[in-house]
Amino acid sequence: MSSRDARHPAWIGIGANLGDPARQIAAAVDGLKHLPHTRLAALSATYRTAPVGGPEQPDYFNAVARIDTALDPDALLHELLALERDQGRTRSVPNAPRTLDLDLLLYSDRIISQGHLSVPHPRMHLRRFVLEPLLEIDPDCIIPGIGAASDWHAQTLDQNVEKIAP
Ligand code: PH2
Ligand code: MG
Ligand code: MG
Repeated sequence: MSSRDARHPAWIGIGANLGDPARQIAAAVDGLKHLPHTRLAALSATYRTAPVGGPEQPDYFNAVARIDTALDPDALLHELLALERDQGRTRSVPNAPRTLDLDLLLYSDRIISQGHLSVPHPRMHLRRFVLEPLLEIDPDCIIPGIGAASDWHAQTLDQNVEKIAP
């Protein structure tokens, strides 16, 4: 394997609260499986979660996937945005309801801040809808520069999340 093919773990947050969220999450996972130079390594259950921020809107379905990928963070973000668009995502106000949201949460142990790309995702440690599925697949996860995901999770228990599907 040449260094160009080196694979890195990356964690993707998946969310949907318009249309048929369960179906859209399944389609998104299928999309992740088919990304170039990428393998799906782990997938959490799906959770029904109370919306955090934004206007009044339906509950979300959320999940987290871990992939192994040879795409660099920028190329990966580009692919995630393309999957969102393919599934009918439009953008209005921040935190507006959406058919599909794919967030690059973590990329290996890297800390990246360049324009549109912030890794770790800057709010992930405050959101139970991210931390709970993340800890399900990686209980010892450390968020680079932030700390143990499990410590932050303990502070989010006032946010409603419910596991709905394996
Ligand atoms: N995404 C947001 C804002 N609020 N709330 C829940 N429960 N789940 C989400 O995925 C979510 C949210 C912005 O991306
Ligand atoms: Mg998001
Ligand atoms: Mg997003």
